[in-house]
Amino acid sequence: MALKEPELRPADFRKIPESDYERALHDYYICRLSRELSNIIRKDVLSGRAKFGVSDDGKELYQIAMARAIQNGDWRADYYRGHTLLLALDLATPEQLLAQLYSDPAHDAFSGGRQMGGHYASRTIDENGEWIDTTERFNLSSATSPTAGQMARGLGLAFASKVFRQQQGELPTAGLSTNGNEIAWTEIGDASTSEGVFWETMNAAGVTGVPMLCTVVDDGYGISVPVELQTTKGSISKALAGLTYEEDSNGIEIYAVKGWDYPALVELYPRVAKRVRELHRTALVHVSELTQPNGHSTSGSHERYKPAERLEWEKTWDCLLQFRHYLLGAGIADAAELDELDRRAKKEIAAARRRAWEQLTVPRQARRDALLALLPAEGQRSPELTALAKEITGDNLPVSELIDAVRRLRFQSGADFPDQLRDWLRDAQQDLTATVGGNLLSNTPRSPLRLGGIAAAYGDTTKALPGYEILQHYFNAKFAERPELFAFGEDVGEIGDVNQGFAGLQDRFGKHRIFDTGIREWTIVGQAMGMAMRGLRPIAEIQYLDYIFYALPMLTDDVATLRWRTNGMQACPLIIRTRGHRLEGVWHSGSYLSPLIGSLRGMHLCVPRNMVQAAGMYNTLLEGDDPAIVIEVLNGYRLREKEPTNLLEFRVPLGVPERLRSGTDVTLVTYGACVRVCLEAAELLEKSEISVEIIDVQTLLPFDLEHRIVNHLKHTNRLLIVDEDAPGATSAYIERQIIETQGGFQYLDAPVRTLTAAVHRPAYADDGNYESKPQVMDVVEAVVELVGF
Ligand SMILES: Cc1ncc(C[n+]2csc(CCOP(=O)(O)OP(=O)(O)O)c2C)c(N)n1
Repeated sequence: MALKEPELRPADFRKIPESDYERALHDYYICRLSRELSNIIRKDVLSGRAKFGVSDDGKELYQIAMARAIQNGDWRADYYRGHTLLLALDLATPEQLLAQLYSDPAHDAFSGGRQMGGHYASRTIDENGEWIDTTERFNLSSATSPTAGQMARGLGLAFASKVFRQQQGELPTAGLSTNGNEIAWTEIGDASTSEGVFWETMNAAGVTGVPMLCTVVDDGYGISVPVELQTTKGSISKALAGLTYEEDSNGIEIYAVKGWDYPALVELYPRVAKRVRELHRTALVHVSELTQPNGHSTSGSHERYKPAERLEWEKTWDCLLQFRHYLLGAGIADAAELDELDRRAKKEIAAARRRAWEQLTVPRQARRDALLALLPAEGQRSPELTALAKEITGDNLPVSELIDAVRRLRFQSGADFPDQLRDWLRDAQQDLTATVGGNLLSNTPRSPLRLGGIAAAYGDTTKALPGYEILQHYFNAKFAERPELFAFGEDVGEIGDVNQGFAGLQDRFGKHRIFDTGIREWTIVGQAMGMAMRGLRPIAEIQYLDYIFYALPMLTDDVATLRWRTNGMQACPLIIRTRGHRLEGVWHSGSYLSPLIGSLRGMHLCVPRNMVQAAGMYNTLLEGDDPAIVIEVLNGYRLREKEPTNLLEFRVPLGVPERLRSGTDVTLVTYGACVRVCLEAAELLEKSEISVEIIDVQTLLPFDLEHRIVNHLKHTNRLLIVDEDAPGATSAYIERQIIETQGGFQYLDAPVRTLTAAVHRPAYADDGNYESKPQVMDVVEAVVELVGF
């Protein structure tokens, strides 16, 4: 790449006031601390103490400037770097940062040992799931590794400020917002701005006008691929210029600054942040000419792909070297003072490293010793026990190695395996499972799984109404009851969604609560996530299930993992409302649930058979604190149903299937739109004296928590699973649940039968539909076959 000289030389740096000199020296110290930490991270990975390291070297200075502009109540949505800011704001100690690097569950304050280093988070909910006061601190929304994904979450965090400002006086805001003054600070590497979600977010930010301040951290490379191959014109600020705010238009503000220019950075960030905060207008700060003294991460060396000329340039324009030149050149400090700060930083990090290592390894040794103490004295050990003792002599063995050694011993010893080791193994395995796997879903008092069901009640004269009217009644009353509810998506505001569930509600509740968005599924979910992380209860619409795949990265990487990856410190109880099953055509059939089942553990997946069941599920979810998807049945909106008299209160419990018809010959398990197909088939079969039991699973995640289905199977001994996903997709998941998890294999008199959609995508119109999706006669014939087996 062509290297141009930086525009400013140290001598050209603008001056800072003398009253800021002390602060500048403190900034220098923090930068040195951060750099030493980066060096240690690299060293510890290369020496085998840690698995993978990515850090801040070459990117310290802009964070120091950001720290000056951040206020309590603000939020961060960043990527896998950024410890300098934490040190500058005193939000983490170097020990805590290293504890994450070492995967030390007891001391990693950000993810309980679950995330790689560089992925920070701060607590936003307490152990009971109640929001803590986020207005009194800077909040770190949990970072993720898929680059650019954080942008959509950042949009949502910023959007929440807009909502709080607009809804002042109408919303409970204590501890959640101070008049919507909070900025969402997003950070993204220059190469990652090539991702679609970056552009989607910036466009949405320009349209909606939200207080987001996005920093593009430009070091000229995305690992080995230079910016010229990433970004039009090789500059994100130039490429984005069309979004620039102009009088009488919406848009964003764009600023460019060099990453080594300390006075420019510390002047720019507070100025821009003030505008963003006051005007609720997004700004992008393009910080360029950054470097990578240690390369991109510990997985490779940048000498492999950067030309010698670039490597030389990076040495000179390392932001810390330039900062030092500046401090010297401006007469703020002399070399001896700065050397002393360098020495102090080195010492502080070395001491932190010792402590972080000790706090990890001392308990490890104690645990190893406790295990050894369970063995007979040395002379009395069997050869296997002697081998075990030898295997676990290392001082820094993770518990998994101890467990594995003991399991091997158990395998070899058979009946001779000592009881005390059996107990140790059980406890150690339980602990490890909880340490690594706990907090996937809420286990607070507000967990939706703890909420029992409340049956729907019906009056004597209840009239049947079209399903969409029941939803309208439902949302109308629920939105009146709960001011923190918001609904939005494509065509949700003005027309009240394409199937009219929200029809007329914008007029009643206003454009701030029921509103339209652009066609941008990823950021619709991001918007919901950020809102949900800040105490609001968004219902975000994905117009048709087929389009949820545009939002799947957001759901699988961010929403579904949030509680787990923060070990229960953060939550985002959003609801995705969508519609699927049973319409024709490739992209309006809404059939493919298995990608969701596989990728959205950490969410609930509800497949109500009709709109009353959907309302009952919304009731449960809105009482709870987990994120969920509700898939309404597309061809069910015009079907008539009776409206419960307790529409707002009745609850469909999650993970509880419902038997809709009892029968003795075959147990038929299904969900969603197929329920009606199966009920019709059962009527026909009854005429031939074949008795079919029909079970609606109701929720795919969780699945039949009490194992009810197997109890039904005990009486019929034949199982047919019907759905309209691809062969071997959701039906295979259901089969595994019933046969393997619930032990259903022992009650079968015939092989399990699955009846699914065709292997190709659903074709359009009558013949296409008939051939692609299971029909009544397909069910009838499958049951007849099964009964005759
Ligand atoms: C979606 C996604 N694709 C690929 C990767 C692998 N990856 C990790 S870092 C990286 C380069 C990112 O460069 P840039 O955005 O400039 O940030 P930098 O690391 O240079 O600060 C890549 C390709 C990833 N983490 N996420």
